Amino acid sequence: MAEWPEMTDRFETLTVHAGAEPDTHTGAVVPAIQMSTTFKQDGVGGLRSGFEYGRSGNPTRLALEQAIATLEGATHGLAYASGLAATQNIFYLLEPGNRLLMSDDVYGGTWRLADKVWRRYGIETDALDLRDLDAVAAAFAGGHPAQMVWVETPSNPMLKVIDISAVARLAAVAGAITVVDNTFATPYIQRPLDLGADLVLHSATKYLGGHSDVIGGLVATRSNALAERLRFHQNAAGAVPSPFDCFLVMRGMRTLAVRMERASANARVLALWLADRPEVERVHYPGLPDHPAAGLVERQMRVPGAMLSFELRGGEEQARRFAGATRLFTLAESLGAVESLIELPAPMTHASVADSPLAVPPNLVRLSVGIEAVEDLRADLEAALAASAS
Ligand code: P1T
Repeated sequence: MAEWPEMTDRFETLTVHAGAEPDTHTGAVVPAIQMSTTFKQDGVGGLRSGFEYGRSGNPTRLALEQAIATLEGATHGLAYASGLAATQNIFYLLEPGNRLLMSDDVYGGTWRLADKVWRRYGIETDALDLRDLDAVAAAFAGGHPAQMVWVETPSNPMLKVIDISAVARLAAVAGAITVVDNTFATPYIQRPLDLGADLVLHSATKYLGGHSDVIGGLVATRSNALAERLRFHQNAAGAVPSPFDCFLVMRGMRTLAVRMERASANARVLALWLADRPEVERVHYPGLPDHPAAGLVERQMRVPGAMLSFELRGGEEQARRFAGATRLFTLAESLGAVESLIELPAPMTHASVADSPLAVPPNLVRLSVGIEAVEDLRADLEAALAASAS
């Protein structure tokens, strides 16, 4: 990977400038979308710019890879065609007979890939409550110790918060790799590599892209050895993003700090309001004083984020009526964009984990809170609660 200048500025400044050095030839302040699939060689194997073939590397993709490395405090960044393509690439680090420990609350597709695909190739995945550090220590110490631990924090959709430093310390002692899916938090809120994780992963489809208009995945690391193996598989397996998709993710990343600040402030207001409503049984939000990990949230996260979920007393039927009754919150899968979204995890994003240890309550509603005026969002939820009451 090419060298790039060390960035010492504050995070908000980095989000605007990372990966976006003005072009030395044209002065363009926005990285060009380089569509060429191949690059002229000066004699066989003589690469002018380090680029050879578009699957192996592309200038627009490199700018994005540099940008995520900068924001995560890494030395290597890798871009993929989706969050799950990035997840798949990390799983390639495992060997048949290895064991993977996974949070017992993760995106349904992550569990499906491990449990339904990789299990067939001899990788055993166990779901574990990674908040229980004694259980984590035991899983690394037993007769069949794990080689990798998969931390998703805050988790999708129950907003569990896991102590990254503590898990990474236990994994390091056992020689295991700690992976943190940082999709819900983003590097604006927490930087897992600073806390001892080996790899950080993103569905760039979410907050990094930020506008519901691009599917992408990213990985960042400080380990030369892991980066080398990941880059080999990135090219060998080929699930790379298009240059245009890389451009869109970078365009979104420029405003990450302001979007996260605003969306998180909105979510806090809505979580507090929902927690007081008689129709609501329980709210899951890391910013509530009664969140089970409130102290850890203070230490580990800059702000509590913009994802929340809650359980309705009226059960699954009320949850379905409620999700169909909002006006501003659009009923749709995905999260992390400027517009607010609502979904029911059990029949939607987590349908693939029904009948597994990761099954979620049927009356659970998940909100991805956007950057609209919070008074309008609250009024929308209030009207939907009234409409769903009967
Ligand atoms: O959709 P894709 O870009 O492949 O990313 C997968 C993924 C990985 N990690 C987390 C924490 C995720 O939430 C996701 C995708 N999640 C949804 C589509 C969703 O609505 O929860």
